[in-house]
Amino acid sequence: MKVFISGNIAPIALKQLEENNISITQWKEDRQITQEELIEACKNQAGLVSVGPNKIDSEFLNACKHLKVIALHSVGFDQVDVGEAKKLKIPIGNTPGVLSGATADTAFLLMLAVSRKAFYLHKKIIDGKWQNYEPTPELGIELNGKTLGVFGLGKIGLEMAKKCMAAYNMKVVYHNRSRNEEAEQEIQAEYVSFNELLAQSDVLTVHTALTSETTGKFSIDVFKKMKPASIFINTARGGIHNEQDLIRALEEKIIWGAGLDVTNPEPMKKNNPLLYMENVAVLPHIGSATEETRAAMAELIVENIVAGLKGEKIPYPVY
Ligand code: 8YV
Repeated sequence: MKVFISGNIAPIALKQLEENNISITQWKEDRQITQEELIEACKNQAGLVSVGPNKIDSEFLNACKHLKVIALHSVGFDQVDVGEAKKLKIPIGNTPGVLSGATADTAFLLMLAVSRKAFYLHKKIIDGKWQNYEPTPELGIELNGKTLGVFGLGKIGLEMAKKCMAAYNMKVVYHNRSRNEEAEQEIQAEYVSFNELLAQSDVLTVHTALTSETTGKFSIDVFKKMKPASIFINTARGGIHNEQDLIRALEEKIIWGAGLDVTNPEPMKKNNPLLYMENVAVLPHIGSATEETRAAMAELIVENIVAGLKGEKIPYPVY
């Protein structure tokens, strides 16, 4: 059986696929594979490991109806036309659970970096602007005892909440489409309306999927309902915040700061004003990018591929 892998994945996956007598073709170029190249590459394959932002849309799925399984190298599946995949009966699997800790770490890192202007000050040294000791240069704000608002309290949001409670004794409020009673019991998180989430959060962290409901959700009207001293963190998908509105909210001091691991578009252009603001930290979508987590994701991918190629039910389906 043959499988195409559209980017780099942990070597353990390659080893395990080979041990299962699966022959691999892998996209090795530095640039992202185009849609046309992906369709062409999948022509004689039985499975696909989709790495990065390839669109598994209706055009792709109809051109590649022969695929027995598609394994995503991500937990998010906003790039997939799930309805079409269902119609064509192509099993699609993702990597839930294993990347929650690493992604929450990234959110935590951004929160702390923003609160102390770390990325900006680091750049200041590189630029030769650390002249002498000043007691009141760019002052940060503290997180201890503050309120964390989680938009999308699922596995990743829960990990972020636990870290913030343990490190800073933060109070946790959250807003979801439906209540997460298990999490409420586990960490005493308080369910609030979306407007209350905006009003109460000192740090508002986004951990929801990108859907038609959440696209552009954080617009200027929403930022205006947040506290002027608040920090906005997004490690989910860049499409959830309106970037121009976020820039305006920061420039006009409607909110205090922002930390982003996801942008829209990705990659972010190097002249983006967000990169030059004191109270902003941006990372290039590294949420789950640790040795351990990428290896764990690889194992789930292998399980999905092996089951799918055998015509069995895949263990981590997105539908
Ligand atoms: C992926 C992610 O690693 O899991 C997700 O949804 O955003 C990342 O962890 C990334 O999409 C690359 O495949």
